[in-house]
Amino acid sequence: MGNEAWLRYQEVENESLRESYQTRCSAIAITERTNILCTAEKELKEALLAMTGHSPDIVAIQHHQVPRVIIGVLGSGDAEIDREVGAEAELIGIEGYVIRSLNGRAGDSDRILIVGKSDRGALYGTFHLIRLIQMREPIEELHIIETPANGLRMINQWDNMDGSIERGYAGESIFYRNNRFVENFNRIREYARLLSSVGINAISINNVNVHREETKLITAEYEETLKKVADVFGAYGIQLFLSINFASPIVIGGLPTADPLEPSVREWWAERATDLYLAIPNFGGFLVKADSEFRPGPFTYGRNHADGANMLAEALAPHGGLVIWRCFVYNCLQDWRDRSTDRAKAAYDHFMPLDGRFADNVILQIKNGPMDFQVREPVSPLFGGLSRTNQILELQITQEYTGQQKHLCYLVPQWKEILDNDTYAVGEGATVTEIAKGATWGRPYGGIAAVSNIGNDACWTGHPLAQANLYGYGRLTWSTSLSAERITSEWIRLSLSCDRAVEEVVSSILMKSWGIYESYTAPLGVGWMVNPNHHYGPNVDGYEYSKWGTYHFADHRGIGVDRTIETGTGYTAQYHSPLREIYNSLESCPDELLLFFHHVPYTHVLHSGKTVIQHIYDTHFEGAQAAAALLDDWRSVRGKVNEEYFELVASRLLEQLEHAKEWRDMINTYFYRKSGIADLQDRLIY
Ligand code: GCV
Repeated sequence: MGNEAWLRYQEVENESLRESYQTRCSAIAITERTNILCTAEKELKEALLAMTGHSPDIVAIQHHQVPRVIIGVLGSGDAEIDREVGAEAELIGIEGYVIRSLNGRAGDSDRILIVGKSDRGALYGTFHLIRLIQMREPIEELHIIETPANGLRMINQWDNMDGSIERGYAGESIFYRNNRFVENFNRIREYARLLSSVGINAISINNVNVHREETKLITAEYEETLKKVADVFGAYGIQLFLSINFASPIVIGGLPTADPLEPSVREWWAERATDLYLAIPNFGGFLVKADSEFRPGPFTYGRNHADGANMLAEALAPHGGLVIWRCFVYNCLQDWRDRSTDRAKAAYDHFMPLDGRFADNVILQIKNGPMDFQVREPVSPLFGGLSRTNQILELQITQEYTGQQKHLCYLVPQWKEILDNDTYAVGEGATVTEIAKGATWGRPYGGIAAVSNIGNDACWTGHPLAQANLYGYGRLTWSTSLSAERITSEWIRLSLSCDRAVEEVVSSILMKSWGIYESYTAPLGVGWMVNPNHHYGPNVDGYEYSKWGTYHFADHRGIGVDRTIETGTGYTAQYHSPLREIYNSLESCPDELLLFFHHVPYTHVLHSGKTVIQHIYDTHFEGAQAAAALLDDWRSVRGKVNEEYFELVASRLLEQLEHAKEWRDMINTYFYRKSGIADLQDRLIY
């Protein structure tokens, strides 16, 4: 139940449709027997068997008698394929594909061509055809040209080798248990299928916080197993990356230092890289969290992030490897009384001076917002700031601050907003989408990475509807122009049902869930009103006097962080005009980010016409009510979806609605007591 996720192959109910799929796909031919094309052949064969009840024949490419699906790579020797795809080959990148129906042409039987410039492209095209059949779409007149928007489409696992997952809400790791790799790779293979089917092409398989055992992943001890894991992902076109410990030369190398400018340290990394690539020729490279939240890094040696990243880049470059260096760097030993230090400013302050000083195979990975995956943040000003450095966007699929997969919070609408954000770096049009993919500055590398939300839970994600976030991430990363509605509709039809009524209800539930979650949690972009450490549940002052730089500064007069140029931390100056002025001015700052940028009295009137305090009361009462309505809506699909699945979702929605009430009451009570201002509607506030 839910374990197949969106690769759920139900038999086609409509007989004539089933027959038409079966006839048109009665055989499969691949142009070469590469691992990836064999995967495509196997995937399509299994999907067709399950959905049509008929197993297609596997035939040679020259076989002309039967209608067939031909999966292949351009230029692999089949003149017909090259001719048919013709000029369209120009329209696809190395991972794109063309799908064409050729109906009884040139005396041959009907064919569906799925052609890429690489076998990966052909595999993605095969999953596209499977999706069409799952959604009961016609396949007679196919003419599809697809190419991914982003070069790097990555998943970051925050899995630890003891089996736990940092910020994981769906069980234990599918990779590790008791400080070893699991023995049975079936679940890993199933995961690779899911990821590949939505176009993911890279994965880092261990937490960016690299502990003692994980530090050893780059040593000979793990080579053999890593190779097996790399092969599982490789068959699905996914490259393997490892998170590394910057202090490895000391921890496992026996060196007295990890100074990136020290020749013996550079040699040590070069040797590690050479060995790794000998074992795993298609290894992707390293993901690095350095000088961040107590992780070691180049600062210890008086060096900067470019020194650190470039040292690793030098080691990986001869093998074509990449260094993905995270920009989540800030002072996590702050004093709340110090109003001049602003965590939001930190990443920009650290990395902007280094723009242009990173090696060609270094990519900076930047979290979407300047703080940390809150339900609402402005976009990081590093997007639009950096212009001479490869950069990718980091999103969080796992719902650390957005309800931990107990609450429903569908994040695709949030990600759309982030991607559509114009940074005004080159006048209009330098959106986060364009910058992240590398287009604005003509960078060789670009893309998106995101922290996964899966574990060994039977339905992968704890909350079954949270699967939509993983699916949506992949689809959006492949095609940033897809609408949230379209992605949602696809996910529902693939994973739940093609029934129109189910689609309508579930789509509306998903599409409003982010707004609902936002409305009953921290107001107006201020963030952080969660319990410390585990980050679940309301605690208005939980992070207020802590060392982490996460404050709302609420007192009896007002609330919010003054980040203006004139009287605040000056953070708004990190944006280009007109964003800088828009955020800096109380008049033009959008309501939803008001408290992120300004400290205002509770009586301040928003653009909506409400005071801040009344907005807090209203959104919290309405939000809790809307959370309750989600369950009512869901109940209307009972009998139309799998009963066990129905019950599991219902139980999560029930938990959410109870917890939303707690949020409502904690927040409203806090602000009523602080401000002494009554609710205009005189509702119950404790
Ligand atoms: C992996 C936040 C999370 C940490 C996470 C960190 C990061 O601080 O709470 O669990 O560590 O971000 O992104 O490195």
